[in-house]
Amino acid sequence: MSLIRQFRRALPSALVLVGALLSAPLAAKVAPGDIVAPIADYKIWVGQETQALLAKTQGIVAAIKAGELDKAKALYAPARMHYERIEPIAELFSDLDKSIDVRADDFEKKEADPAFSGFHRLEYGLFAKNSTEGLAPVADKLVADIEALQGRIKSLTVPPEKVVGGAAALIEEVAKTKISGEEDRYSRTDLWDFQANVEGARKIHDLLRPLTTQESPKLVQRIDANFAKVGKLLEKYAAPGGGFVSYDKVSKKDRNAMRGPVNALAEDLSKLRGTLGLN
Ligand SMILES: [Cu+2]
Repeated sequence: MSLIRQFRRALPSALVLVGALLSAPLAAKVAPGDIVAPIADYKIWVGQETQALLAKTQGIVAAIKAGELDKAKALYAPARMHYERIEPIAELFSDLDKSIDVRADDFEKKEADPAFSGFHRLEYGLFAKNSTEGLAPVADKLVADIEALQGRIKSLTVPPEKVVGGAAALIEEVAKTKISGEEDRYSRTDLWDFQANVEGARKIHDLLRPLTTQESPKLVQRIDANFAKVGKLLEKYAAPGGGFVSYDKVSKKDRNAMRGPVNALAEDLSKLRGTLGLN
């Protein structure tokens, strides 16, 4: 075969190849393997948060056992933040989530129910009954549950779609139920929880940022802007000594004003899964 003819024969397939290259998107697609590293980093971070949660909760236990009411109260919200940060993946350990963070509403006898346990049981004793009395066993059980959580996390399979979906679901939950003030009803430390929930979702967005940027730089910009907006809202209520003012000091109108920006953030976060091809 002559060289010319050989060339003519090869030409159509070469054209098909060039055509395929031209029609491919300019940005590289996120390959399933690309998500492994950020998820591994996320798991390490969750481990660190759980470690801090354990240490600070042990501090509450010590204060309760020493009868130091004010100290135990002061440690409540900062300790909880470490738990609220990892809440995007709480459904992966739902049994422990229930004993650590359940609310009185889930029990037939509400606060009087002997099965009522965890942070909110401590909160009820410390802030509503204004006493450390009878709380030592509750506090010990909470520490045991956190230790169990720590062990669980080491071997936990963390599916990327659960992490990414969990960030959006948590922020949606803040807008839907937490803004009403149902979570920390005895201590009124709700804003600490909001801040921690936002930080927990933000961590996930930040770890995935390089991948999301490949797919949709605009979505990254929008999520960043939403986080900044919500952060500014929370900043308004920062307490001079660190932490936040009591949620009692946030008017109903101001609470409702938070809903819009928080919802907008949840909505954009909910687009991450599809954008990253995680179904
Ligand atoms: Cu919670």
